[in-house]
Amino acid sequence: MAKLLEGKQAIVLGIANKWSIAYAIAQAFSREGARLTLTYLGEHQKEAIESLANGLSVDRVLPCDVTKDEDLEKLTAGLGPLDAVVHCLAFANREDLGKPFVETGRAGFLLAQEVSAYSLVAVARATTPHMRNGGSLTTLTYLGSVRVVPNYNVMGVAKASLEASVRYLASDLGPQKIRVNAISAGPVKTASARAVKDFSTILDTVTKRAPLRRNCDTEEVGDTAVFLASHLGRGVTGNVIYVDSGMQIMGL
Ligand code: NAD
Ligand code: IMJ
Repeated sequence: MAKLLEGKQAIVLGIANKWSIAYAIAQAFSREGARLTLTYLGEHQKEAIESLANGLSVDRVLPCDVTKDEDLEKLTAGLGPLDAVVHCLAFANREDLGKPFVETGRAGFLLAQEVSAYSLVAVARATTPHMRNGGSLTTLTYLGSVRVVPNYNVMGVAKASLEASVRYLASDLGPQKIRVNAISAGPVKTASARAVKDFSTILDTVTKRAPLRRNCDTEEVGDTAVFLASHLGRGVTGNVIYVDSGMQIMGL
């Protein structure tokens, strides 16, 4: 079968290690023939990301802190036409994920919004001018945006803002044939989830209640990201696609 992303240039933001959802997405994009730019946050992650990039169709590995405009400007420096961007990152203060939401302070609220939601808008502004033949921008979200999930708190509010940003960006960029979507993944044991209290119980609940009676894996998230970036996804924009074994349809 022909590769779905042959000849396409993509940027994947948010790989921290081999468990990262962004790494599974980069692997799926690479398998489907895309050329990749990967970004990492801290200088201490540089070597790990470079070694993960080995074996994938990666042309460039760049530092990018999404709170820094100068890093965002460098994302596309020297790059030719761009086809796809995957935004796969989030951050909130650890304390804000444990205490009651009502106790969230202004600074923690704004930090979660800046890194986890506004960054999609900033990334869109920095990259979409390079999508000259149309393109696709995909982000990662979680059910805690639309339902109350214990401890998700300030991140749930940030994800609600992220999902609304997807819709407004899709409306703005649609005339340029740029599609904007989110994938709402079920719980996955990554570095961002490991710290969560009772995460194993959450994973167990999914195996008991979700229609598919199992947890989702990062490979299926990667495959959905491929679909969205490919010609197959050409009619899909402004959407949140759940890749969660069907968990979000359940009332109890
Ligand atoms: P991860 O820890 O591997 O990835 C999070 C990434 O965010 C890291 O690479 C980190 O460096 C990056 N990041 C944080 N602050 C940043 C900044 N200022 N600038 C640039 N990058 C920054 O965890 P993950 O679970 O793969 O998370 C990826 C995305 O998937 C996140 O948006 C997360 O909310 C979402 N998600 C995760 C799950 C889950 O259960 N793990 C479920 C649904 C959605
Ligand atoms: C995170 C917190 C609470 C409950 C949670 C999660 N559930 C899931 C997650 C049920 C699935 C993981 N997730 C979807 C995230 O978006 C995580 C974001 C996150 C995680 C951390 C941990 C370490 C830290 N800051 C973080 N910021 C964002 O210091």
